[in-house]
Amino acid sequence: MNKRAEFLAGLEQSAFWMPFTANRQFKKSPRLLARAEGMFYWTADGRQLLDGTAGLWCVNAGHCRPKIVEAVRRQVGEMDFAPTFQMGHPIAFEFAARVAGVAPPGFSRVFFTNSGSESVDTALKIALAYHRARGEAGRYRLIGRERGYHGVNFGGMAVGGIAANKKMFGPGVAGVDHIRHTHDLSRNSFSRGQPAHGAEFADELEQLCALHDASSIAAVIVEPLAGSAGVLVPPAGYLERLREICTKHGILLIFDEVITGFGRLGKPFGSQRFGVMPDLFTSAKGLTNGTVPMGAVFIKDSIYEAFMQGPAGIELFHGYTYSGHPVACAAGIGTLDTYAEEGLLTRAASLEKRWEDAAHALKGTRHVIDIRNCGLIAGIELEPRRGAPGARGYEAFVKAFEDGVLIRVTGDTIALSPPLIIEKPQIERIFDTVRSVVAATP
Ligand code: PXG
Repeated sequence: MNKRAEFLAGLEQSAFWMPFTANRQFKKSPRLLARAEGMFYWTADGRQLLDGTAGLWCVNAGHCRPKIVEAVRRQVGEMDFAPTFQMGHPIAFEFAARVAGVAPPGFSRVFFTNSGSESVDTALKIALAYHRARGEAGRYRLIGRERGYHGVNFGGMAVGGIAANKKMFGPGVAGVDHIRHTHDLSRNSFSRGQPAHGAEFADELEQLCALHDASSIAAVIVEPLAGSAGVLVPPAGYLERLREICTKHGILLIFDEVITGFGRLGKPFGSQRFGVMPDLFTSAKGLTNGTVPMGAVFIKDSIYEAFMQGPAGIELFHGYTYSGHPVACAAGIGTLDTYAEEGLLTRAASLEKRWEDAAHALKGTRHVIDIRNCGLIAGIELEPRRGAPGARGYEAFVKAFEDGVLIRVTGDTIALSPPLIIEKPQIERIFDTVRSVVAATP
């Protein structure tokens, strides 16, 4: 047996417990990726795949970009690791300054983590600690939203609103509540960009303020545009209203920008796209173009300053061994250089119309019950097959993979989010493939 055949034969007994994967099913008929460049992956058996999902919403500059690869190579040979607890290395300070430089004005402080999940839990902890630092320890509640995805650690899971991600793990964090999601097919189906109806869904936050007493609420966390739960674009006026209610009651507003950050919506961050500023926001994924795991929380100056007023000593008892990891920082600097040179943090804006038209041209295709889009994101919702929700979406994904296009499905919603270097003909190719695989699905 050659090496590859041996590998495949051993896969069913493999030690790798794969994340968010039907392990038994996958290991019987695996899909293996071996190489990547630009807009493409190549499978282990040599087939080219057009990447319609930027990996997992992270490879915004495309794969294996030379500046990033070179920066990582150089750094790993020079200093592989160094602690950031009570000591430091220049590249972490350099990257913090660089990345704060692309954040909206007023967010000049950055806390480094290693993932989106860690960014979320870090942001929630900073929110709680901030109120305590100001003598408002009574603010302990955290409010999330139905269908929100904030990663898989305890805090993010608790404020998240995806039932399947919670049901195996018991009660989790106390003092959490949720407002309703913004999906409203009856009024908003086939909206282009922000849907017209649903600003009033934000008013549920007022109800929670009345129910729990606003002075017990520390923070509200939402994705500006909900990605994982099926591409839910915020209704016009919705985020503005959330902002207003939070400000009125002294509640911190956290945007989870793990997906919407770094150019996905045509501006560097979702807050800028929608014109609504949070108090803290999270990021990961596009921060390092997915090359080395890293996340970051961006903190409004006044929040950072509140921590710097206390007694001398450690201001925040929080951090990870790998916060500000030198190799991740190098990847981040290479990424920001690539984004800047190619204008990628705003490139989606120039492609958005073409993208939107191509997406909405699928209206009328069999099974398609909604199409949603914003920036370089599209969601195509399929009517679930009777008695088998998710089956149609999964079959479309498998068929598209066979036809040379990588798409992503959650349930019966196809989510598309290509690298921001995509060329126009590749846009057509993605949607043509989606049309044909969806139409062919029974
Ligand atoms: N917040 C948001 C908004 C996310 O989308 C996380 C936090 C967690 O990030 P980490 O790095 O801990 O995974 C995410 C992650 C999908 C999909 O298919 C989305 C994510 C991860 C995996 C799959 O939509 N988002």
